[in-house]
Amino acid sequence: MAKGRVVYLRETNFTPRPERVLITSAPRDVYENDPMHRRLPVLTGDGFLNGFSEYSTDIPEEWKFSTWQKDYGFAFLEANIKGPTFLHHPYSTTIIEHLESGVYDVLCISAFTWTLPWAIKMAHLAKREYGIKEVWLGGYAVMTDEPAMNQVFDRLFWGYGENVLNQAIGLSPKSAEEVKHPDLITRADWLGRKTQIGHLIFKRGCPNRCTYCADPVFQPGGDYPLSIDAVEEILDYYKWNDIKSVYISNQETHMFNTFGQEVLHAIKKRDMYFGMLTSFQALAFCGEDGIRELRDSGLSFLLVGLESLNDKNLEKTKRKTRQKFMEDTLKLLRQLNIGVTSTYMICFEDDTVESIREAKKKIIDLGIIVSLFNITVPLPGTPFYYQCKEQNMITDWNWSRWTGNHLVWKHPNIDPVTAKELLAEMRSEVNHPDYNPTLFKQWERNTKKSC
Ligand code: B12
Repeated sequence: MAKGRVVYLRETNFTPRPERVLITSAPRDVYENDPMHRRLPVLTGDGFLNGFSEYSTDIPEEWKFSTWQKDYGFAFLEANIKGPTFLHHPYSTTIIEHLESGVYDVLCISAFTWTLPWAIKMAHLAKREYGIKEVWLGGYAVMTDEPAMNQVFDRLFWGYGENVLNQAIGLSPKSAEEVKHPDLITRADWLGRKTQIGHLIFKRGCPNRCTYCADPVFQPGGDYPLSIDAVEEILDYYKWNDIKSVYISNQETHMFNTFGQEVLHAIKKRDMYFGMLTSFQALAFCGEDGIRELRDSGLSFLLVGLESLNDKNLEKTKRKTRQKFMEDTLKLLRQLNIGVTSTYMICFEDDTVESIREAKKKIIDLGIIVSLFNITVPLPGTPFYYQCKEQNMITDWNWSRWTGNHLVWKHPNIDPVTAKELLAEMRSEVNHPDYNPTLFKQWERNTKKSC
Protein backbone atom coordinates (compact mmCIF):
# COMPACT_ATOMS: atom_id res chain seq x y z
CA MET A 1 0.00 0.00 0.00
CA ALA A 2 1.26 3.47 -0.81
CA LYS A 3 0.23 7.08 -0.66
CA GLY A 4 1.37 10.31 -2.29
CA ARG A 5 -0.23 11.97 -5.31
CA VAL A 6 0.75 14.15 -8.25
CA VAL A 7 -0.97 17.36 -9.35
CA TYR A 8 -0.22 18.06 -13.02
CA LEU A 9 0.02 21.78 -13.72
CA ARG A 10 0.92 20.85 -17.31
CA GLU A 11 -0.06 17.42 -18.62
CA THR A 12 2.90 16.42 -20.83
CA ASN A 13 3.03 12.64 -20.34
CA PHE A 14 6.83 13.01 -20.31
CA THR A 15 8.70 10.20 -18.57
CA PRO A 16 12.37 11.11 -18.15
CA ARG A 17 15.06 8.45 -17.86
CA PRO A 18 16.02 8.20 -14.15
CA GLU A 19 19.63 9.28 -14.80
CA ARG A 20 18.39 12.45 -16.53
CA VAL A 21 16.71 13.64 -13.33
CA LEU A 22 18.41 16.02 -10.88
CA ILE A 23 16.93 16.30 -7.37
CA THR A 24 17.96 19.09 -5.03
CA SER A 25 16.99 20.60 -1.70
CA ALA A 26 17.57 24.27 -0.82
CA PRO A 27 21.18 25.43 -1.08
CA ARG A 28 23.04 25.87 2.17
CA ASP A 29 24.68 29.18 1.23
CA VAL A 30 21.78 31.38 0.05
CA TYR A 31 20.39 31.84 3.53
CA GLU A 32 23.74 32.57 5.14
CA ASN A 33 24.16 35.69 3.02
CA ASP A 34 20.64 36.99 3.36
CA PRO A 35 20.28 39.49 6.26
CA MET A 36 16.71 38.38 6.88
CA HIS A 37 17.83 34.80 7.41
CA ARG A 38 20.81 35.40 9.63
CA ARG A 39 18.62 34.19 12.42
CA LEU A 40 17.73 30.96 10.65
CA PRO A 41 20.96 29.01 10.91
CA VAL A 42 19.25 25.63 10.46
CA LEU A 43 21.14 24.80 7.26
CA THR A 44 24.70 24.21 8.40
CA GLY A 45 27.88 24.94 6.44
CA ASP A 46 28.43 21.25 5.75
CA GLY A 47 24.92 20.63 4.45
CA PHE A 48 23.29 19.12 7.53
CA LEU A 49 20.38 20.48 9.55
CA ASN A 50 20.89 21.75 13.05
CA GLY A 51 17.64 20.70 14.67
CA PHE A 52 18.05 22.98 17.67
CA SER A 53 19.87 26.04 16.35
CA GLU A 54 16.80 28.26 16.26
CA TYR A 55 15.86 27.45 19.81
CA SER A 56 19.20 28.21 21.39
CA THR A 57 20.22 31.26 19.33
CA ASP A 58 19.69 33.62 22.25
CA ILE A 59 21.60 31.73 24.91
CA PRO A 60 25.36 32.00 25.54
CA GLU A 61 27.68 29.80 23.48
CA GLU A 62 28.59 27.42 26.33
CA TRP A 63 24.96 26.46 26.94
CA LYS A 64 23.91 25.99 23.32
CA PHE A 65 22.62 22.56 22.27
CA SER A 66 22.62 21.24 18.74
CA THR A 67 22.05 18.22 16.54
CA TRP A 68 23.62 17.60 13.13
CA GLN A 69 21.23 15.59 11.10
CA LYS A 70 20.39 14.77 7.51
CA ASP A 71 17.15 16.09 6.05
CA TYR A 72 14.86 13.12 6.77
CA GLY A 73 12.67 13.47 3.69
CA PHE A 74 15.58 13.83 1.32
CA ALA A 75 17.38 10.86 2.90
CA PHE A 76 14.27 8.70 2.41
CA LEU A 77 14.06 9.67 -1.27
CA GLU A 78 17.76 9.00 -1.85
CA ALA A 79 17.61 5.57 -0.22
CA ASN A 80 14.59 4.51 -2.26
CA ILE A 81 14.94 6.00 -5.74
CA LYS A 82 17.83 4.73 -7.82
CA GLY A 83 19.12 6.55 -10.90
CA PRO A 84 18.67 10.32 -10.37
CA THR A 85 21.43 12.58 -9.02
CA PHE A 86 20.71 13.87 -5.50
CA LEU A 87 22.13 17.19 -4.24
CA HIS A 88 21.66 17.37 -0.50
CA HIS A 89 21.66 21.04 0.63
CA PRO A 90 24.37 21.82 -1.92
CA TYR A 91 26.10 25.09 -2.64
CA SER A 92 24.22 27.16 -5.26
CA THR A 93 27.22 26.86 -7.56
CA THR A 94 26.97 23.06 -7.44
CA ILE A 95 23.37 23.19 -8.65
CA ILE A 96 24.38 25.47 -11.50
CA GLU A 97 27.33 23.23 -12.47
CA HIS A 98 24.96 20.27 -12.70
CA LEU A 99 22.44 22.21 -14.78
CA GLU A 100 25.23 23.39 -17.11
CA SER A 101 26.34 19.81 -17.75
CA GLY A 102 23.41 19.25 -20.10
CA VAL A 103 22.85 15.79 -18.60
CA TYR A 104 19.40 16.51 -17.14
CA ASP A 105 15.89 16.86 -18.56
CA VAL A 106 14.02 17.28 -15.27
CA LEU A 107 14.89 19.27 -12.16
CA CYS A 108 13.09 18.12 -8.98
CA ILE A 109 13.09 20.56 -6.11
CA SER A 110 12.35 19.73 -2.48
CA ALA A 111 11.10 22.84 -0.67
CA PHE A 112 9.23 24.18 2.33
CA THR A 113 6.97 27.22 2.33
CA TRP A 114 9.87 29.39 3.43
CA THR A 115 12.20 28.13 0.68
CA LEU A 116 9.52 28.45 -2.03
CA PRO A 117 10.72 31.90 -3.26
CA TRP A 118 14.16 30.37 -3.87
CA ALA A 119 12.57 27.33 -5.58
CA ILE A 120 10.55 29.52 -7.98
CA LYS A 121 13.63 31.53 -8.95
CA MET A 122 15.67 28.36 -9.46
CA ALA A 123 12.94 26.80 -11.59
CA HIS A 124 12.78 29.85 -13.90
CA LEU A 125 16.56 29.88 -14.22
CA ALA A 126 16.73 26.16 -14.97
CA LYS A 127 14.24 26.44 -17.84
CA ARG A 128 15.39 29.76 -19.25
CA GLU A 129 19.18 29.38 -19.07
CA TYR A 130 19.82 25.65 -19.06
CA GLY A 131 17.08 24.15 -21.22
CA ILE A 132 15.58 21.97 -18.49
CA LYS A 133 12.33 20.53 -19.93
CA GLU A 134 10.31 20.22 -16.72
CA VAL A 135 10.60 21.29 -13.10
CA TRP A 136 8.81 19.25 -10.45
CA LEU A 137 8.22 20.37 -6.86
CA GLY A 138 7.83 18.19 -3.76
CA GLY A 139 7.74 18.74 0.01
CA TYR A 140 5.57 21.02 2.13
CA ALA A 141 5.84 23.96 -0.30
CA VAL A 142 3.33 22.28 -2.64
CA MET A 143 0.52 23.37 -0.32
CA THR A 144 1.19 27.07 -0.96
CA ASP A 145 -1.45 28.75 -3.17
CA GLU A 146 1.11 31.06 -4.72
CA PRO A 147 0.06 31.97 -8.31
CA ALA A 148 3.71 32.15 -9.49
CA MET A 149 3.96 28.38 -8.94
CA ASN A 150 1.59 27.67 -11.85
CA GLN A 151 3.82 29.51 -14.29
CA VAL A 152 6.98 27.57 -13.67
CA PHE A 153 6.37 24.14 -12.15
CA ASP A 154 5.03 21.30 -14.25
CA ARG A 155 4.08 18.87 -11.47
CA LEU A 156 3.51 19.09 -7.73
CA PHE A 157 4.16 15.97 -5.64
CA TRP A 158 2.02 15.80 -2.51
CA GLY A 159 2.80 13.47 0.41
CA TYR A 160 5.59 10.91 0.82
CA GLY A 161 7.36 10.70 -2.51
CA GLU A 162 8.98 7.26 -2.91
CA ASN A 163 6.04 5.67 -4.70
CA VAL A 164 4.94 8.51 -6.99
CA LEU A 165 8.40 9.71 -7.97
CA ASN A 166 9.58 6.20 -8.86
CA GLN A 167 6.52 5.85 -11.10
CA ALA A 168 7.03 9.29 -12.67
CA ILE A 169 10.52 8.31 -13.84
CA GLY A 170 9.44 4.96 -15.22
CA LEU A 171 10.52 2.77 -12.29
CA SER A 172 8.39 0.35 -10.26
CA PRO A 173 6.11 1.91 -7.65
CA LYS A 174 7.15 1.40 -4.04
CA SER A 175 4.68 0.78 -1.24
CA ALA A 176 5.40 1.88 2.36
CA GLU A 177 6.21 -1.76 3.24
CA GLU A 178 8.90 -1.76 0.56
CA VAL A 179 10.51 1.50 1.70
CA LYS A 180 14.07 1.18 2.97
CA HIS A 181 14.94 3.18 6.07
CA PRO A 182 17.86 5.55 5.41
CA ASP A 183 20.90 5.99 7.62
CA LEU A 184 19.86 8.81 9.97
CA ILE A 185 22.79 8.77 12.39
CA THR A 186 22.71 12.14 14.13
CA ARG A 187 25.47 13.83 16.10
CA ALA A 188 24.14 15.62 19.16
CA ASP A 189 25.79 18.15 21.43
CA TRP A 190 23.23 17.90 24.15
CA LEU A 191 23.54 19.69 27.49
CA GLY A 192 27.23 19.13 28.01
CA ARG A 193 27.42 15.73 26.39
CA LYS A 194 28.36 14.76 22.85
CA THR A 195 26.63 11.63 21.56
CA GLN A 196 25.51 9.87 18.41
CA ILE A 197 21.90 8.82 18.12
CA GLY A 198 20.22 6.68 15.49
CA HIS A 199 17.00 8.35 14.35
CA LEU A 200 14.15 6.04 13.42
CA ILE A 201 10.88 6.90 11.66
CA PHE A 202 8.71 3.82 11.36
CA LYS A 203 5.46 5.59 10.52
CA ARG A 204 5.34 8.94 8.78
CA GLY A 205 2.62 11.55 9.20
CA CYS A 206 -0.13 11.92 11.78
CA PRO A 207 -3.76 10.77 12.05
CA ASN A 208 -4.85 13.87 14.04
CA ARG A 209 -6.39 16.96 12.48
CA CYS A 210 -5.14 19.96 14.48
CA THR A 211 -6.30 22.96 12.46
CA TYR A 212 -2.90 24.70 12.36
CA CYS A 213 -0.86 21.66 11.33
CA ALA A 214 0.36 21.06 7.79
CA ASP A 215 0.68 17.30 8.17
CA PRO A 216 -3.00 16.26 7.79
CA VAL A 217 -3.24 18.37 4.62
CA PHE A 218 0.02 17.19 3.10
CA GLN A 219 -0.71 13.48 3.60
CA PRO A 220 -4.20 12.96 5.08
CA GLY A 221 -4.22 10.28 7.79
CA GLY A 222 -0.44 9.84 7.54
CA ASP A 223 1.40 7.04 5.73
CA TYR A 224 1.30 3.29 6.31
CA PRO A 225 4.07 1.95 8.56
CA LEU A 226 7.34 0.69 7.09
CA SER A 227 7.96 -3.05 7.31
CA ILE A 228 9.45 -4.58 10.45
CA ASP A 229 12.28 -5.87 8.23
CA ALA A 230 13.21 -2.28 7.31
CA VAL A 231 13.18 -1.35 11.02
CA GLU A 232 15.31 -4.39 12.01
CA GLU A 233 17.77 -3.64 9.23
CA ILE A 234 18.39 -0.04 10.28
CA LEU A 235 18.60 -1.01 13.98
CA ASP A 236 21.26 -3.60 13.10
CA TYR A 237 23.12 -0.95 11.18
CA TYR A 238 22.99 1.45 14.15
CA LYS A 239 24.08 -1.30 16.54
CA TRP A 240 26.94 -2.21 14.21
CA ASN A 241 28.00 1.47 14.29
CA ASP A 242 28.07 1.36 18.08
CA ILE A 243 24.97 3.52 18.50
CA LYS A 244 23.45 2.92 21.93
CA SER A 245 20.40 5.14 21.72
CA VAL A 246 17.57 5.34 19.20
CA TYR A 247 15.30 8.36 18.77
CA ILE A 248 11.91 7.59 17.24
CA SER A 249 10.90 10.63 15.26
CA ASN A 250 7.39 9.64 14.13
CA GLN A 251 4.98 12.56 14.33
CA GLU A 252 2.99 10.55 16.86
CA THR A 253 4.54 7.38 18.24
CA HIS A 254 2.22 4.58 19.42
CA MET A 255 4.21 1.82 21.09
CA PHE A 256 1.24 -0.24 22.22
CA ASN A 257 -0.38 -1.15 18.93
CA THR A 258 0.74 -4.34 17.19
CA PHE A 259 3.42 -2.69 15.08
CA GLY A 260 4.67 -0.46 17.94
CA GLN A 261 5.10 -3.60 20.05
CA GLU A 262 7.16 -5.25 17.32
CA VAL A 263 9.41 -2.18 17.12
CA LEU A 264 9.74 -2.06 20.90
CA HIS A 265 10.73 -5.71 20.92
CA ALA A 266 13.30 -5.06 18.17
CA ILE A 267 14.87 -2.23 20.20
CA LYS A 268 14.87 -4.22 23.46
CA LYS A 269 16.38 -7.25 21.75
CA ARG A 270 19.37 -5.09 20.85
CA ASP A 271 19.72 -3.63 24.36
CA MET A 272 19.32 -0.07 23.17
CA TYR A 273 17.90 2.94 24.99
CA PHE A 274 15.35 5.00 23.19
CA GLY A 275 13.62 8.37 23.14
CA MET A 276 10.60 9.35 21.13
CA LEU A 277 8.57 12.17 19.69
CA THR A 278 4.93 11.71 20.57
CA SER A 279 1.68 13.38 21.56
CA PHE A 280 -0.10 13.48 24.92
CA GLN A 281 -2.92 11.62 23.24
CA ALA A 282 -0.62 8.72 22.40
CA LEU A 283 0.69 8.78 25.99
CA ALA A 284 -2.92 8.61 27.24
CA PHE A 285 -3.29 5.48 25.16
CA CYS A 286 -0.28 3.93 27.01
CA GLY A 287 -1.79 4.67 30.44
CA GLU A 288 0.29 4.94 33.60
CA ASP A 289 1.33 1.27 33.55
CA GLY A 290 2.25 1.51 29.91
CA ILE A 291 4.50 4.51 30.48
CA ARG A 292 6.20 2.62 33.34
CA GLU A 293 6.64 -0.38 31.07
CA LEU A 294 8.23 1.83 28.39
CA ARG A 295 10.59 3.30 30.97
CA ASP A 296 11.58 -0.22 32.09
CA SER A 297 12.15 -1.11 28.43
CA GLY A 298 14.68 1.72 27.97
CA LEU A 299 12.63 4.90 27.34
CA SER A 300 14.88 7.68 28.58
CA PHE A 301 13.54 10.86 27.00
CA LEU A 302 10.52 12.29 25.23
CA LEU A 303 9.75 15.17 22.93
CA VAL A 304 6.06 15.96 23.35
CA GLY A 305 3.86 18.54 21.70
CA LEU A 306 2.73 20.77 24.56
CA GLU A 307 1.84 23.59 22.10
CA SER A 308 -0.44 25.55 24.45
CA LEU A 309 -1.39 25.59 28.13
CA ASN A 310 -4.71 27.30 27.42
CA ASP A 311 -7.73 25.00 26.97
CA LYS A 312 -9.51 27.55 24.80
CA ASN A 313 -6.66 27.42 22.27
CA LEU A 314 -6.59 23.62 22.45
CA GLU A 315 -10.33 23.31 21.86
CA LYS A 316 -10.45 25.82 19.03
CA THR A 317 -7.60 24.16 17.15
CA LYS A 318 -9.09 20.66 17.62
CA ARG A 319 -6.21 19.36 19.70
CA LYS A 320 -7.38 16.26 21.52
CA THR A 321 -5.64 16.88 24.84
CA ARG A 322 -6.27 19.33 27.68
CA GLN A 323 -4.10 21.29 30.14
CA LYS A 324 -4.91 19.19 33.24
CA PHE A 325 -4.06 15.93 31.50
CA MET A 326 -0.79 17.34 30.18
CA GLU A 327 0.20 18.59 33.64
CA ASP A 328 -0.64 15.26 35.31
CA THR A 329 1.26 13.30 32.66
CA LEU A 330 4.32 15.54 33.01
CA LYS A 331 4.26 14.97 36.76
CA LEU A 332 4.25 11.23 36.25
CA LEU A 333 7.09 11.41 33.72
CA ARG A 334 9.12 13.42 36.22
CA GLN A 335 8.52 10.81 38.93
CA LEU A 336 9.65 8.12 36.53
CA ASN A 337 12.81 10.06 35.70
CA ILE A 338 12.00 10.31 32.00
CA GLY A 339 13.51 13.54 30.63
CA VAL A 340 10.95 15.64 28.78
CA THR A 341 11.49 18.24 26.09
CA SER A 342 8.54 19.86 24.37
CA THR A 343 7.38 21.97 21.49
CA TYR A 344 5.32 25.08 22.28
CA MET A 345 3.50 27.58 20.06
CA ILE A 346 3.00 31.19 21.06
CA CYS A 347 0.50 33.69 19.64
CA PHE A 348 -2.50 31.44 19.28
CA GLU A 349 -5.65 33.53 18.81
CA ASP A 350 -6.54 33.62 22.52
CA ASP A 351 -3.00 34.30 23.78
CA THR A 352 -2.02 37.61 25.30
CA VAL A 353 1.39 38.93 26.31
CA GLU A 354 0.49 38.10 29.92
CA SER A 355 -0.76 34.59 29.18
CA ILE A 356 2.43 33.78 27.25
CA ARG A 357 4.59 35.01 30.13
CA GLU A 358 2.53 32.94 32.58
CA ALA A 359 3.07 29.91 30.33
CA LYS A 360 6.81 30.56 30.45
CA LYS A 361 6.83 30.15 34.25
CA LYS A 362 4.52 27.16 34.06
CA ILE A 363 6.67 25.32 31.51
CA ILE A 364 9.69 25.72 33.79
CA ASP A 365 7.66 24.59 36.84
CA LEU A 366 6.42 21.56 34.93
CA GLY A 367 10.00 20.28 34.75
CA ILE A 368 10.53 20.52 31.00
CA ILE A 369 14.26 20.38 30.20
CA VAL A 370 14.14 22.35 26.97
CA SER A 371 11.27 23.67 24.88
CA LEU A 372 11.16 24.46 21.18
CA PHE A 373 9.15 27.67 20.76
CA ASN A 374 7.63 28.96 17.54
CA ILE A 375 5.17 31.68 16.62
CA THR A 376 1.91 30.23 15.28
CA VAL A 377 1.93 30.38 11.47
CA PRO A 378 -1.20 29.89 9.34
CA LEU A 379 0.55 27.25 7.22
CA PRO A 380 -0.79 27.14 3.64
CA GLY A 381 -3.43 24.49 3.11
CA THR A 382 -4.55 24.33 6.74
CA PRO A 383 -8.01 25.36 8.01
CA PHE A 384 -6.29 28.11 10.00
CA TYR A 385 -4.74 29.47 6.78
CA TYR A 386 -8.07 29.65 4.96
CA GLN A 387 -9.67 31.30 7.98
CA CYS A 388 -6.96 34.00 8.02
CA LYS A 389 -7.12 34.45 4.27
CA GLU A 390 -10.91 34.76 4.13
CA GLN A 391 -10.87 37.30 6.95
CA ASN A 392 -8.06 39.30 5.33
CA MET A 393 -5.80 38.68 8.30
CA ILE A 394 -2.55 37.84 6.50
CA THR A 395 -0.20 40.78 6.97
CA ASP A 396 3.02 39.45 5.43
CA TRP A 397 2.98 37.66 2.08
CA ASN A 398 6.75 37.14 1.92
CA TRP A 399 6.85 33.34 2.15
CA SER A 400 10.51 33.45 3.25
CA ARG A 401 9.33 34.68 6.60
CA TRP A 402 6.87 31.82 7.18
CA THR A 403 9.25 29.88 9.40
CA GLY A 404 7.72 30.22 12.84
CA ASN A 405 10.05 33.09 13.71
CA HIS A 406 7.73 35.88 12.53
CA LEU A 407 4.11 36.84 13.13
CA VAL A 408 2.69 36.94 9.59
CA TRP A 409 -0.99 37.39 10.46
CA LYS A 410 -3.00 40.00 12.34
CA HIS A 411 -3.16 38.80 15.93
CA PRO A 412 -5.98 40.36 18.01
CA ASN A 413 -3.69 41.17 20.99
CA ILE A 414 -0.06 40.99 19.88
CA ASP A 415 1.88 42.96 17.25
CA PRO A 416 4.76 41.44 15.18
CA VAL A 417 7.55 43.21 17.09
CA THR A 418 6.23 42.12 20.48
CA ALA A 419 5.76 38.59 19.15
CA LYS A 420 9.43 38.39 18.20
CA GLU A 421 10.48 39.79 21.57
CA LEU A 422 8.33 37.25 23.37
CA LEU A 423 9.77 34.45 21.24
CA ALA A 424 13.33 35.46 22.12
CA GLU A 425 12.36 35.75 25.80
CA MET A 426 10.77 32.28 25.88
CA ARG A 427 13.69 30.64 24.08
CA SER A 428 16.39 32.39 26.09
CA GLU A 429 14.82 31.90 29.54
CA VAL A 430 13.19 28.46 29.40
CA ASN A 431 16.24 27.06 27.60
CA HIS A 432 18.82 28.64 29.92
CA PRO A 433 20.12 26.81 33.01
CA ASP A 434 20.14 30.05 35.04
CA TYR A 435 16.35 30.18 34.82
CA ASN A 436 15.41 26.53 34.39
CA PRO A 437 16.45 24.27 37.32
CA THR A 438 15.55 21.04 35.49
CA LEU A 439 17.86 22.01 32.66
CA PHE A 440 20.58 22.93 35.14
CA LYS A 441 20.30 19.56 36.91
CA GLN A 442 20.39 17.67 33.62
CA TRP A 443 23.48 19.63 32.58
CA GLU A 444 25.23 18.76 35.84
CA ARG A 445 24.30 15.10 35.55
CA ASN A 446 25.53 14.88 31.96
CA THR A 447 28.83 16.63 32.60
CA LYS A 448 29.53 14.54 35.72
CA LYS A 449 28.85 11.32 33.78
CA SER A 450 31.19 12.24 30.97
CA CYS A 451 34.07 13.19 33.34
C1 B12 B 1 11.32 16.73 12.03
C2 B12 B 1 11.07 18.15 11.55
C3 B12 B 1 12.12 19.05 11.55
C4 B12 B 1 13.53 18.65 11.86
C5 B12 B 1 14.13 18.15 10.56
C6 B12 B 1 14.64 16.80 10.81
C7 B12 B 1 15.30 16.28 9.62
N1 B12 B 1 16.47 15.80 9.88
O1 B12 B 1 14.79 16.32 8.51
C8 B12 B 1 14.20 19.98 12.26
C9 B12 B 1 14.09 20.16 13.75
C10 B12 B 1 15.65 20.15 11.84
C11 B12 B 1 13.28 20.95 11.56
C12 B12 B 1 13.66 22.21 11.27
C13 B12 B 1 12.83 23.10 10.64
N2 B12 B 1 11.52 22.96 10.41
CO1 B12 B 1 10.59 21.31 10.63
N3 B12 B 1 9.53 19.78 10.85
C14 B12 B 1 9.79 18.56 11.17
C15 B12 B 1 8.52 17.72 11.16
C16 B12 B 1 8.12 17.49 12.62
C17 B12 B 1 8.61 16.37 10.44
C18 B12 B 1 9.12 16.43 9.02
C19 B12 B 1 9.63 15.10 8.56
O2 B12 B 1 10.77 14.81 8.71
N4 B12 B 1 8.77 14.22 8.02
C20 B12 B 1 9.17 12.89 7.57
C21 B12 B 1 9.90 12.92 6.22
C22 B12 B 1 10.27 11.52 5.77
O3 B12 B 1 9.04 13.44 5.28
P1 B12 B 1 9.27 14.79 4.46
O4 B12 B 1 10.37 15.57 5.02
O5 B12 B 1 7.97 15.44 4.29
O6 B12 B 1 9.75 14.25 3.01
C23 B12 B 1 8.89 13.51 2.16
C24 B12 B 1 7.95 14.36 1.32
O7 B12 B 1 7.90 15.70 1.68
C25 B12 B 1 8.37 14.15 -0.10
N5 B12 B 1 9.27 15.11 -0.70
C26 B12 B 1 10.07 16.01 -0.15
N6 B12 B 1 10.76 16.67 -1.08
C27 B12 B 1 10.40 16.17 -2.26
C28 B12 B 1 10.80 16.49 -3.54
C29 B12 B 1 10.23 15.80 -4.61
C30 B12 B 1 10.61 16.16 -5.99
C31 B12 B 1 9.28 14.78 -4.38
C32 B12 B 1 8.68 14.04 -5.49
C33 B12 B 1 8.88 14.48 -3.07
C34 B12 B 1 9.44 15.17 -2.05
O8 B12 B 1 9.03 12.89 -0.04
C35 B12 B 1 9.78 12.81 1.17
C36 B12 B 1 10.08 11.36 1.52
O9 B12 B 1 8.90 10.62 1.62
C37 B12 B 1 7.54 18.65 10.39
C38 B12 B 1 6.14 18.66 10.97
C39 B12 B 1 5.21 17.75 10.36
N7 B12 B 1 4.03 17.90 10.83
O10 B12 B 1 5.51 16.95 9.51
C40 B12 B 1 8.15 20.03 10.61
C41 B12 B 1 8.03 21.06 9.51
C42 B12 B 1 8.32 20.39 8.20
N8 B12 B 1 9.09 22.01 9.83
C43 B12 B 1 8.79 23.24 9.56
C44 B12 B 1 9.66 24.34 9.74
C45 B12 B 1 9.06 25.72 9.49
C46 B12 B 1 10.98 24.17 10.10
C47 B12 B 1 12.03 25.25 10.30
C48 B12 B 1 12.03 26.40 9.31
C49 B12 B 1 11.85 25.71 11.75
C50 B12 B 1 12.80 26.77 12.19
N9 B12 B 1 12.33 27.96 12.32
O11 B12 B 1 13.94 26.48 12.38
C51 B12 B 1 13.31 24.42 10.17
C52 B12 B 1 13.74 24.32 8.72
C53 B12 B 1 14.57 23.12 8.44
C54 B12 B 1 14.65 22.75 7.00
N10 B12 B 1 14.35 21.52 6.67
O12 B12 B 1 14.99 23.53 6.15
C55 B12 B 1 7.40 23.34 9.05
C56 B12 B 1 7.38 23.58 7.55
C57 B12 B 1 6.26 24.49 7.20
C58 B12 B 1 6.11 24.61 5.78
N11 B12 B 1 4.86 24.50 5.33
O13 B12 B 1 7.07 24.84 5.09
C59 B12 B 1 6.77 21.98 9.50
C60 B12 B 1 5.64 21.45 8.62
C61 B12 B 1 6.33 22.17 10.98
C62 B12 B 1 5.21 23.10 11.15
N12 B12 B 1 5.51 24.33 11.46
O14 B12 B 1 4.09 22.72 11.04
N13 B12 B 1 12.07 20.38 11.30
